[in-house]
Amino acid sequence: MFENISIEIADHIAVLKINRPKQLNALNKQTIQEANRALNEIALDQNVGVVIITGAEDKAFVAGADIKEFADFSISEGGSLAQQGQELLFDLVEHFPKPIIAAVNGFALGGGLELAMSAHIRIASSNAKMGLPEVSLGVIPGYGGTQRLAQLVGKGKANELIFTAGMISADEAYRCGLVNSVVEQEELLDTAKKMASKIIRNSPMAIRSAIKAVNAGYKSGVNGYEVEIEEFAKCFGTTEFKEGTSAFLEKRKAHFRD
Ligand code: DAK
Repeated sequence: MFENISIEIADHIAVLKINRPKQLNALNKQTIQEANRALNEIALDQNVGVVIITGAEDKAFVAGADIKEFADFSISEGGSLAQQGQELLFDLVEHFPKPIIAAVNGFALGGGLELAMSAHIRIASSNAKMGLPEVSLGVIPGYGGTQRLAQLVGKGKANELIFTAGMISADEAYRCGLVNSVVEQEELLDTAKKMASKIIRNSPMAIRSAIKAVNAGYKSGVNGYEVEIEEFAKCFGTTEFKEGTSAFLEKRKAHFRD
């Protein structure tokens, strides 16, 4: 069904793998479209509570946008594709109603790091290398990188990484807040799955509201505190709130899924 990605679903966790290892999993248009289609299906799948995005094989998460594909774009093609790509994948990931964990298993460069930064949580393998090398190619990050990197690591460090086009190690990425944790490569997927299984025990509706509220704080013109109040209030009308509070009072575990 998909050529450039694969999906495996087990125990309420979907693992979406970018699967172009010969090109170090570089993102071309088709891969972005396939990932968009898969995520839209997963969004509707009640059986899935968390998504893990990773790269095929052990060398790269995603080594950027496919340079061969965008090498001869015009100004208008660049502009429209940046917008389309942002909507199709990067914004979809950031605002996805279920948590998305990026398991960064090697090079995460340019569009690859931008994809990881769109995810709600990042875990890196110790061999991972990250950077936004776009200015070395004569462009700037076009899939939200200038915004999300500064949000995650602060403006000064983001400027340094973007202007130098350099790569940083997983440990440095951890020190500057770009990734949540670093583990050995063999443990990466299991670590992401362990985190996912903790998340899955909790109320999907409350998590969805939390994603909206946290994201609201980073949207210009939106008052994150107001969105938090709205989402907080909505929780009181959910069956999951009733289940969560009843379970506590009855001294049993809450059951939010079948
Ligand atoms: N695109 C296409 N192919 C790539 C690729 C990429 N980003 N990265 C690697 N490959 C391919 C290589 O060409 C090579 O293919 P063959 O030559 O064997 O056919 C194969 O993957 C293995 O790569 P290497 O032989 O280079 O492997 P090394 O271990 O020597 O080096 C490396 C690994 C990750 C350091 C190196 O491959 C590298 O520097 N890759 C490029 C990294 C990079 O600059 N990435 C692009 C960043 S710019 C846009 C919006 C956003 C963007 C663009 C447009 N619009 C909406 C228009 C974003 C741009 C970027 O992401």
